[in-house]
Amino acid sequence: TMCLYMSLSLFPIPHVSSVDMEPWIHRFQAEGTVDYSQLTFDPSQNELIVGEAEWHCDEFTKGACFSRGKSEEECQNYIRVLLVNGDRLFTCGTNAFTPICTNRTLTNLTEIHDQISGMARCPYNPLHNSTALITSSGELYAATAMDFSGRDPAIYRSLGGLPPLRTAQYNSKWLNEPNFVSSYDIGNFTYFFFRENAVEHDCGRTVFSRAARVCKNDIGGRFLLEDTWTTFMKARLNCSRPGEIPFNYNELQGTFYLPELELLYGIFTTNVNSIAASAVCAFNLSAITQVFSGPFKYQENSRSAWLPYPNPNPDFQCGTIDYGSYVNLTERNLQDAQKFLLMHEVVQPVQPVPYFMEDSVRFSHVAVDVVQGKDMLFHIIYLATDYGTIRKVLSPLNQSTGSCLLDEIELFPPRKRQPIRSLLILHSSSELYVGVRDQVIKIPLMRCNFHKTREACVGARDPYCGWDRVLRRCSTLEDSVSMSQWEQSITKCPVRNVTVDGGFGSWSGWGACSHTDGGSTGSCLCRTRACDNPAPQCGGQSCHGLNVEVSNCSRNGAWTPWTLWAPCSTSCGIGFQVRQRSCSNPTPRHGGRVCVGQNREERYCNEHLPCPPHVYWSAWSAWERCTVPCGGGIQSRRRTCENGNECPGCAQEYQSCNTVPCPDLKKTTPWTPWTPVNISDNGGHYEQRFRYTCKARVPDPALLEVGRQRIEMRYCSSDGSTGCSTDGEGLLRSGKISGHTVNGGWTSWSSWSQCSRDCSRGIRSRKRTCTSPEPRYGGQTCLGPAQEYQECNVTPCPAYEPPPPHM
Ligand SMILES: *[C@@H]1O[C@H](CO)[C@@H](O)[C@H](O)[C@H]1NC(C)=O
Ligand SMILES: *[C@@H]1O[C@H](CO)[C@@H](O)[C@H](O)[C@H]1NC(C)=O
Ligand SMILES: *[C@@H]1O[C@H](CO)[C@@H](O)[C@H](O)[C@H]1NC(C)=O
Ligand SMILES: *[C@@H]1O[C@H](CO)[C@@H](O)[C@H](O)[C@H]1NC(C)=O
Ligand SMILES: *[C@@H]1O[C@H](CO)[C@@H](O)[C@H](O)[C@H]1NC(C)=O
Ligand SMILES: *[C@@H]1O[C@H](CO)[C@@H](O)[C@H](O)[C@H]1NC(C)=O
Ligand SMILES: *[C@@H]1O[C@H](CO)[C@@H](O)[C@H](O)[C@H]1NC(C)=O
Ligand SMILES: *[C@@H]1O[C@H](CO)[C@@H](O)[C@H](O)[C@H]1NC(C)=O
Ligand SMILES: *[C@@H]1O[C@H](CO)[C@@H](O)[C@H](O)[C@H]1NC(C)=O
Ligand SMILES: *[C@@H]1O[C@H](CO)[C@@H](O)[C@H](O)[C@H]1NC(C)=O
Ligand SMILES: CC(=O)N[C@H]1CO[C@H](CO)[C@@H](O)[C@@H]1O
Repeated sequence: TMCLYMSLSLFPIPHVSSVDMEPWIHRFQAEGTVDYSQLTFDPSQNELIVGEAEWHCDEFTKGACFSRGKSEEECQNYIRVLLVNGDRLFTCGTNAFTPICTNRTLTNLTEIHDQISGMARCPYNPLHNSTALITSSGELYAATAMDFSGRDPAIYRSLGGLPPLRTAQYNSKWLNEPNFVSSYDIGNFTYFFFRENAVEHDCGRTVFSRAARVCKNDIGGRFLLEDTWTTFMKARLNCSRPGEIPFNYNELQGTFYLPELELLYGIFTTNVNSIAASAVCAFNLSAITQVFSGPFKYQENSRSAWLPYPNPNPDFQCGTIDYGSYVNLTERNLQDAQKFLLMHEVVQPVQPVPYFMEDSVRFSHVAVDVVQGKDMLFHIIYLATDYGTIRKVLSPLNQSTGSCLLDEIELFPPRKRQPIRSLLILHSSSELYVGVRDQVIKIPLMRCNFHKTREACVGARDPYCGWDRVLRRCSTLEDSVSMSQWEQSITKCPVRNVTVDGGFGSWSGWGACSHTDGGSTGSCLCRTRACDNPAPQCGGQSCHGLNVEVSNCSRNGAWTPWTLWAPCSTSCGIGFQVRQRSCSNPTPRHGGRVCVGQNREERYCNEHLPCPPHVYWSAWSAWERCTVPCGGGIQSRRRTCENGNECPGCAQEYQSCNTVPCPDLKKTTPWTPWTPVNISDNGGHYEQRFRYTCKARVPDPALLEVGRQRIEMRYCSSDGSTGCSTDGEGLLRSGKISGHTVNGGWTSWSSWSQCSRDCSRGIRSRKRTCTSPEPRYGGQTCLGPAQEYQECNVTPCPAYEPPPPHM
């Protein structure tokens, strides 16, 4: 596709110029604002009116306007009627809600001839939509609101030589809250185009577009319809998108009439309260006339239905005017004229499909240029949008083709847009004039030299332009020397130079495809998509992303590296160790080969590390005898280190034993031999002997303390005749005997025995005996223990792991 022909953005372009209006156009100044909302030109000269005048409202009028609650902005003089009538310019302004009209010299606008009331000629409120025209015979036809509040709309004829007439007042069947759009003087009739609330549509408030007409020679009725039109008729204009449920563009916004073709272009929109959409429809005047010859739509009373009613006068003519005497001017029964206003048929456009439709935009003004192309005449439709651009549209070539959007002319930079207030084509200079709030913009209709190449020129499909093969440039037909060297080909719409960023289409289905994997080929699933939805155009971005997706490829497996060797199974002596790997680098998938080889390897280890000899303890011996039979002794047992002497731990173990307290032991010594005591008594002497008794809870009688001394004494006569007789007690008591008692004394301690353990707390002992000296003759025995124990080798044994079983 070619990308050469764009919808031209004409701002800022040299073809658009804002014109200093001084020498160009009427300019009416209202308190510092310049009103360009009405552009007009002299039809006889086909020239835009030039001139300038200031036309303020006076302070008294403004004051009155303020006092009625209107704002400073509203209380200005807004020009609403601007009509050329011979050498006069007839103008009306709202004049602060006190409309007035003036008759001025066309060439000297400050020269005012007459000033008359603007009532019924000009709206009070500058926002009210109105239309007006002056016929060649000087009658002013105005369609406007007639009062301050705007509740009394009328189509009103005044001035000129005919009696003033109006539509019936406050009768919604005549006019129902109309917004007047345009008016034309066509043949014997004056036509009015407007939209109004549809009185015949009884479900909800709907606006319909209308064409209405009156006979220019209507002079009103007598007794009935006095001062009122007797020829007023109106019909609905239909501009809809066909379909099962047609989409209606109900609201007429602007018209353009081509008198030579008797063709009326109308722009229609949806209601302001619904989504924005606009359409262009063209109506043949003969279609309108035909509807006016057809049946009427009639409602007997306000409760009855609207029904078709045959036209009692289908060959209606406007009649002739004879000022001398009364004639039936209209050939219409006045009662019919009062009854029958609305036509039953709807005026259908030339084509059932609107010439041009666009959503999200409201067209406000239309102008049409008829252009001579190479092969035929073309209609170029200029459409003002509600956001201040102008669409240049080529009217459909024939019934079967649509219209083409040729250009969109941007008048303002995006943030400075303002509504367009008037649109005027001036054929004498081939210019389009656009009135906005504070300026008039002039745009040449033909901009052929914009296209620099033949391709661009022809491809623009612009009826104004063709490629001059001799001059080798894009030119208008007038600039070209002859039609034969002027190339133009308008068979279809231009390709707009709109950059289109590419977009991906949908994915294809998955299909098999192959790939190479390390030298060998494998299979995959693949799918593709193309950058064709849409394909990038005119330098638009191509698609970002993958256009092929590959999935589920077969993959051969491969080994991971070996792990490190695991520790040897032995710490000494021959063992083995292991290392491993897995087929997961990568894992085989989707039919790929598995890895070849072992995933585990073993080897011997510690071959040269012999184990030290194996030492071990013998079993424990039985416990030895307890050191004491009772009262807490110790006993030990032993073991021996086999196969060496490095066994860890102790070879001897102790435990306490015979801890039961000993029974009381009693011991009595045998009597000592008698020992003579040197007491002489009758030549005899005394002898003594001793025995000792002691008792204790000791295991060993040797430990017994010495008990009470017992002494016996006997008397032995000197001759030995009587032997020895015992009378010890008495002697002792007499104190005649004295013993040689010896107290016991300890030997010094023996040296400590060997410790019972080498570590982890053993016991050792030492001994002494009470033999130094031994107690004798009732001497005290030794006090304190004969054996002493002490802990030894309290440090814990070094940690020791038993050796593994021999392998
Ligand atoms: C079309 O658009 C591209 C990108 O916007 C632009 O570079 C090129 O000049 C345009 N071509 C024409 C004929 O306007
Ligand atoms: C225009 O008319 C005004 C008022 O009649 C007059 O003063 C002025 O001289 C006229 N200007 C020209 C250029 O004739
Ligand atoms: C305006 O001037 C024209 C030409 O002189 C005259 O026919 C017409 O009656 C005047 N209109 C008014 C409203 O005075
Ligand atoms: C006059 O017509 C314009 C354009 O359709 C519209 O926006 C405006 O509301 C109308 N004025 C009144 C008073 O209805
Ligand atoms: C308008 O209607 C007349 C009569 O039907 C026809 O001859 C003429 O071609 C039509 N014009 C257009 C522009 O369709
Ligand atoms: C205007 O009306 C007269 C008289 O009725 C008639 O002869 C004439 O043809 C009409 N003109 C047009 C254009 O219809
Ligand atoms: C004029 O109209 C009246 C009433 O409708 C009728 O009686 C009379 O015949 C008509 N005159 C002509 C010349 O048609
Ligand atoms: C209006 O025109 C559309 C499209 O041509 C058509 O479908 C519809 O019936 C027409 N409506 C009326 C009321 O004639
Ligand atoms: C409409 O115009 C196109 C292009 O010029 C042409 O191909 C087609 O035959 C025309 N159709 C009719 C019905 O005239
Ligand atoms: C890829 O393989 C997986 C598992 O086998 C399967 O679920 C998936 O559908 C496959 N993909 C395609 C595109 O066939
Ligand atoms: C041991 C002692 O004193 N013996 C004396 C006892 O008495 C006679 C005579 O009286 C002495 O001769 C002993 O010597």
